[in-house]
Amino acid sequence: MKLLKYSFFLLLSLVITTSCDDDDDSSGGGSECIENLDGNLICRNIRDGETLTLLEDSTYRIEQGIFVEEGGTLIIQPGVVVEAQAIGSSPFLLVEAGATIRAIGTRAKPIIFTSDADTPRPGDWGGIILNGLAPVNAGDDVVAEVGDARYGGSDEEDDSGELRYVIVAYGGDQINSEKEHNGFTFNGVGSGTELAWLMAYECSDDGMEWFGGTVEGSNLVTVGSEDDLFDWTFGWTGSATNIYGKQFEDANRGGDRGIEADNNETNNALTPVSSPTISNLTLLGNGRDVSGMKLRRGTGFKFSNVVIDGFGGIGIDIESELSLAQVADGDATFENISVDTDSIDFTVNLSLPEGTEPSEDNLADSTATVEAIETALEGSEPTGAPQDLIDFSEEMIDLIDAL
Ligand SMILES: [Ca+2]
Ligand SMILES: [Ca+2]
Ligand SMILES: [Ca+2]
Repeated sequence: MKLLKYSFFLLLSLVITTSCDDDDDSSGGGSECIENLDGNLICRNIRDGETLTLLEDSTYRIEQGIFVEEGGTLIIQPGVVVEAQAIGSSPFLLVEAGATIRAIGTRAKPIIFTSDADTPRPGDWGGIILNGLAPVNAGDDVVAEVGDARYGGSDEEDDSGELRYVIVAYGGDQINSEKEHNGFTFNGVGSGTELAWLMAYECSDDGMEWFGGTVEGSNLVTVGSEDDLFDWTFGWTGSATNIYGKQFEDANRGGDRGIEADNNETNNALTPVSSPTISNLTLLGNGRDVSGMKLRRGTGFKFSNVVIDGFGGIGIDIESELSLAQVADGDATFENISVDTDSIDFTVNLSLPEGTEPSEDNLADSTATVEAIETALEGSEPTGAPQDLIDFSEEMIDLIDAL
């Protein structure tokens, strides 16, 4: 009796619907086909016109890269756990440009993507990659580091769906020296996409990385990452409100910058220029000799209410002529920031080619940047990330540990 119930449960818990009729369908209203029932293993892509729904409180398994293809939809209900086989970079979830994901958990029933290992470790699997059609300054048709999927375009309001209360644990494996997963990777994701209450936990590369795009997110957390807690490049112009990053407590476990921010490494001047608005941010280091924030290669930014604490290196390290010029022009801004570090609070570096003398404009921009950072630090009393977000991260760690 118990076995029967279990079988029935399996049938219910992985349902792919398509709009195309089967030959034997007599209802005329579209058919429903059920596929891939092998212990809840998701073993193929969600194709154009298909919707795959992962049902509430069920556990699924992935052993390979799963693509939500253009025109496909993946719905994930609250309390779903997706266990990835702990074999490194090959299992991941990638949402192609033009595809949709609706992963909407709750605080009591988040959606958790994790490793199937008995003793999980960072980099056990890949991560979640969203690709969209919003502007990217590396071109209109960029190839993602993972999955060779294309992203980038001209649709600022592009909509990839919604991620809410979604956790990625133990992901971020490196594929090769050029290609790395992160916990969450946002490639050219547009502002029609909703991101809220996301957490990257103990991932191998960055917790979250933005490659261009316009997406806005709120209540974003990274706890423990072997590279940066948060990272952006290629012209991200969206925002992050309420954002909390904490390195591994054990410094021997690694961790680079709290935030590593670029516009474009190849050409610092490419547009759209990275210029996200980051508000209510706390970055906590573990004493390693790394920067709280490294802002470089022409990136802009609008930082307000920021707490940087516990990093062994420079608090705010801003580098490159074009980043300094934006601060001097008032396009890149610092407001209400505190820095507590074992090293110096900040450095300002023009990063001119070797042998080049700075111009009067360069020197004026450097002076203006020093003044802007000093003003942001002086007399400031930032509160950083809300306590509720820190509480949320601890609740999620308890849930991950209990799996
Ligand atoms: Ca990365
Ligand atoms: Ca990085
Ligand atoms: Ca980077």
